[in-house]
Amino acid sequence: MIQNTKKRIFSGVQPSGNLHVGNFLGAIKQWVGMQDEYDCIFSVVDYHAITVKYDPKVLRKKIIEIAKIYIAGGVNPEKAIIFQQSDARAHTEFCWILNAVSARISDLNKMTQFKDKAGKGNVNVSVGLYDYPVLMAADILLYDTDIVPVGDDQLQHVELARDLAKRFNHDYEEIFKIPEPKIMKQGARIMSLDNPEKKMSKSAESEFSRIELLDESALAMKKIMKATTDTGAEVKFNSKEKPGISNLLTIYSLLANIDIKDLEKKYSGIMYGEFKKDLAEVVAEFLNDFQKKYNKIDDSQVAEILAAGAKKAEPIAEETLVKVKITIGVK
Ligand code: AQP
Repeated sequence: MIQNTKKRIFSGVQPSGNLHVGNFLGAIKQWVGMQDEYDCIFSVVDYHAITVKYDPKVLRKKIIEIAKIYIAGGVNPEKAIIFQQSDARAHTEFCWILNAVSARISDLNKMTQFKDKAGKGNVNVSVGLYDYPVLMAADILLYDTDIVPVGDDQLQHVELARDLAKRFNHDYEEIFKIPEPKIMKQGARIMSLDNPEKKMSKSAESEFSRIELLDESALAMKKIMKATTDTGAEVKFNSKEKPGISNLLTIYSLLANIDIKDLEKKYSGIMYGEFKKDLAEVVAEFLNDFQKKYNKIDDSQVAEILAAGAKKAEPIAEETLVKVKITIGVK
C-alpha cells in the first residue's frame, strides 16, 4: 500500500450543468475544511459527465469552470491536487477491470440514482450511465482513499466502492483500503426550491429549483422569494412537516454561519416573507463574494493547475493499476 502520513481524501464533481449551492454546501465546503488535516485529491470527473447527452464545446468550458469553482470556493491548489479525470487513463482502465472481475449486474440494479436518471423502462440511456458507479469506485480506489466527502445522494455509490474493494481483496489480494464516506450533518441534501421533496439538482428542468453559484444576485434573490414554503406561518425547522422552510433555514444557517436554533429565535413571530427577504440578502452577499473570487481567476492559470495536478495524480493511480494488473494476471 502507498504510505501516507496524512489520511487521504478523494472527491469530485462532474462538469455537467451549472453548479448550485447544494453542490457547494454538500461537497465543496466540506473539502475546504479538510485541506489542512488531510492529503486531498479533487477531480473534475469529466468521463462521468459524458454519460448523458452533452455538447463537446460546452463540456470543454465546463471543465475549466468547475476547477475555477473549486478554487473560488476555497480549495487551495498548493495544498490539494486538482486534476481532470480523463487526464489519468488509469481510471477507465481500472473501471474495465472492476467491471469484469468485481462488479455484478445485481449491484448496479440497486442504484437509485440510475433509476431516477434513466426513468422507468427507458432503454435509450447509455451503458455508461448504468456503469457510472463502477467508474466512481475506480476513481476512489486508485488513490488508496481513506475518506470520500460527498452529499448524501452519493452515499450508495461510495458504499458500492467499499463493496467492490472488499470483493477484490477477498477474491485476489488485500490491495485496497476500504474508504469511508463522509456526509455533512447539515447540508448533505439541500432540497429543490420549487419542490422541497426533491434534492436540488443541476439537471432539474426549472432553473427556479436551484441557486446557481454563477447566478446574478438579483436573479438568485428572485428565486428565494419564489421558493415554495409550507402552510402555517412559523419559521421553524421540521423537515417532515415543513420541508420548504426547513430547507431555507438550512441554506441560511450554512451561508451565514448562524445556528438554526438562533435563526428560529430571530424570526419568531415574523412572517415567511420577511424571513425570505433576509435570506435573499444573505444569498446575494454570498454570491457576490464568491463571484468576485471566481472572476479574478484566469482560465489559462486554471489549465496550468489542472495539468500540474494530473502530473501528481497520474503516478499514484498508475502505481495502483500496475499492482492490480499483476494481481489479476495480465502482467
Ligand atoms: N442537493 C444537494 N445537496 C447536497 N449535496 C449535493 N450534491 C449534489 N446535489 C446536492 C453533491 O455534490 C457533489 C457533486 O455532484 P455530482 O456532480 O457528482 O452529481 P450529482 O450528485 O448527481 O449532483 P447534481 O447536482 O444532482 O447533478 P446532476 O443533476 O447532474 O446529477 C456530490 O458530492 C453530491 O453528493
